[in-house]
Amino acid sequence: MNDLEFPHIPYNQPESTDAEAFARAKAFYELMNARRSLRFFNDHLVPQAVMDELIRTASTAPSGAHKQPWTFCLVGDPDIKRQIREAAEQEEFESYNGRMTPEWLRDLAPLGTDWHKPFLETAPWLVIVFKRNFDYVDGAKHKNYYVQESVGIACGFLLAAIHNAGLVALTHTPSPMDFLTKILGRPDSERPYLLIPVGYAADDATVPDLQRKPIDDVRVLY
Ligand code: IYR
Repeated sequence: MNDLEFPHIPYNQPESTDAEAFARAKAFYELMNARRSLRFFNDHLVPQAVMDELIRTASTAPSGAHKQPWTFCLVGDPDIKRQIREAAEQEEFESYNGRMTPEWLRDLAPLGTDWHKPFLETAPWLVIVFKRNFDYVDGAKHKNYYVQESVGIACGFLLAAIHNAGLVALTHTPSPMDFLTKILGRPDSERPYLLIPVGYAADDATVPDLQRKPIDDVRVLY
C-alpha cells in the first residue's frame, strides 16, 4: 500500500530489437528532417477533430511534477484571427523598425521575414500556447515547476504531430505577446508562449534553402 496520488503500476515496455530500434530511429529522423517551418498556407479547412488529436498529443509531454502547465488556445474564428493579425503586425512593425538589433536583422535577412503576417489570417487554425506559471486550486495559488521546459517540450511534440499528420506550421513569436492574453481573455495565471499557425501549404509555398548542422557539430561523445 502507498498513499501516492499516482500509485505505481508496471510499465509494459514494447518489444524491440536493436535492429528494429535503429530502423525506427532512422525512419523517424527522415520524417522529421523533412519538416520545415512554413509561412504560406492555403485556405483548406482542417477539421477540428484533427487539431484536437494534435493537441492531445502535445499534452502527453512530460512536465514538472506532472502539472501539465499548458493551455492550447485553438482559434479558427476569422474575426479573432484578424484581431490577432492586426495586433501582431503592430508589434512586429515596431520590432523590425527599431526594437531588433542590426545584428538580429542581419541574421533574419536570409529568412526573408518582415512585419507583415498574412499567415495569421490565411492559416485555418492558430494554436496559441500559454504557459501556466501557477494554477488556482480551490481559489489558492499553486506554483508550477519547470514551466518553461515543460511547455517547450509540449510544443516540440505538437510540431512533430503536425508534421506527422501531413500539415505544416510556423513557430511565430511576435514580441511582446501580451496582446494575446487580452484578445483571448486568458487569466493572470497564464502567459503567452508561442503562436503556431497550422494548415496546409499553399501550392506556391517556398522555404529558405537551409542546411542542418551535421551530427558532429551537435553531438559530443564522452
Ligand atoms: N518574431 C519576428 C522575428 C523573427 C525572429 C526570429 I529569432 C526568427 O527565426 C524569425 C522571425 C517574426 O516572427 O517575424
